[in-house]
Amino acid sequence: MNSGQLSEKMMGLVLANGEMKRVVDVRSDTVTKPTDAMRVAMAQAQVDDDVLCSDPTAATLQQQMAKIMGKEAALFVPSGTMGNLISVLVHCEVRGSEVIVGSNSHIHVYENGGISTIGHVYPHLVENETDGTMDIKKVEAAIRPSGGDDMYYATTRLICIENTHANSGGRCITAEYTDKIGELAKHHGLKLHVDGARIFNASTALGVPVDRLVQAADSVSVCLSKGLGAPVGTVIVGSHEFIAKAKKLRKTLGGGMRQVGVLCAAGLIALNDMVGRLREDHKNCRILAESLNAIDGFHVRLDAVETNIVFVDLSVDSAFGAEELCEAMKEKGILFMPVGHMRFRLVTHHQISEDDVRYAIACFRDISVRLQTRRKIT
Ligand code: TLP
Repeated sequence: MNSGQLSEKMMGLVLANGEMKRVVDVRSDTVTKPTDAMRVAMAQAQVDDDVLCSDPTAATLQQQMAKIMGKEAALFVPSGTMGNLISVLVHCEVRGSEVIVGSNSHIHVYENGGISTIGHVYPHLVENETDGTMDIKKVEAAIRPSGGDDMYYATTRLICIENTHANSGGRCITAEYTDKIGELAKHHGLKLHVDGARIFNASTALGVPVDRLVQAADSVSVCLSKGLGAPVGTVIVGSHEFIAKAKKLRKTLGGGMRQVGVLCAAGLIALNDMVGRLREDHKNCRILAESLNAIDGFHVRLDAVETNIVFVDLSVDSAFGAEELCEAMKEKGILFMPVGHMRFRLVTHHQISEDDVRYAIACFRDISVRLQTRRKIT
């Protein structure tokens, strides 16, 4: 049994006769395995020591990403979490800094409080609206008065936004909104960081080039290992000065890697071959959203489904919760994430076909009826 089969066995996806169950894994777009082209590129990658700045494949990826994003320079880092952490820490290098960040943002909710625990940066939360934005007036009100002989406030140095906004259901943040936040930041002498883990999904859905979307940003963190399907990696972009500081911090955090071209080779395939097909994921996500919304007891805010993420709410009087549904669906090979007791999330990606989506919908219908009926009998 190889390691892939072993992990599938551990997840209960191998049948008693040793055959594999059909699996539709929509837990996240992070679950994707490298494509054949990525594996070939990884095997053939030209590599050297990247801490010594001599890995040619890392250099190519970084140059390409900087150009595509319209920024001066770029740096490959191991993960989106590290990309955000480094970016916040570079912008907030002076002790006593405060960052304005969304209450429902990935940086605040899912990154272990790293900006505070590691970076000593204080988060000033502004509520995320249902579309993933923060009310600009509330952002402005959150900026601390600085200068003079103030004795009380941490110094606001940075605003962070997220595009697409994952916890709002992968909603797109427009260039116009980002421009306004950028103007506000500039007016107050602050920097703007965009967590662009899924910025190419936003660009695809809005029909706006990525460099335009992040024009107002001082830094952006772009994930290669979400919808673009690379096995590992994020690239942060910004000015030469920002990237020079980021490189030093990456080393401090243990993210300086040696023959990293092996990973960057997959990243180049992600960047060059995978962006154009994101609209398929969005189309499949819409089919999923509309069909799940049509199932009794399932509710989807259809206007919130703009890219590859869909959140489903169960009726308050549902006979089953999200965890129970998730466990029952696992038996059918459908993997997704419960988010709280009555809510779950599905994410489409390049390993999910329209046929997979239709199969998953049929399973959801069967299982929800089975769980309802079982509850009535017992
Ligand atoms: N998001 C993951 C989980 O951590 C929730 C997912 O499955 O969606 N920014 C955003 C907007 C993200 O969604 C994620 C990952 C990250 C940053 C962090 O990326 P990694 O996992 O590479 O550290």
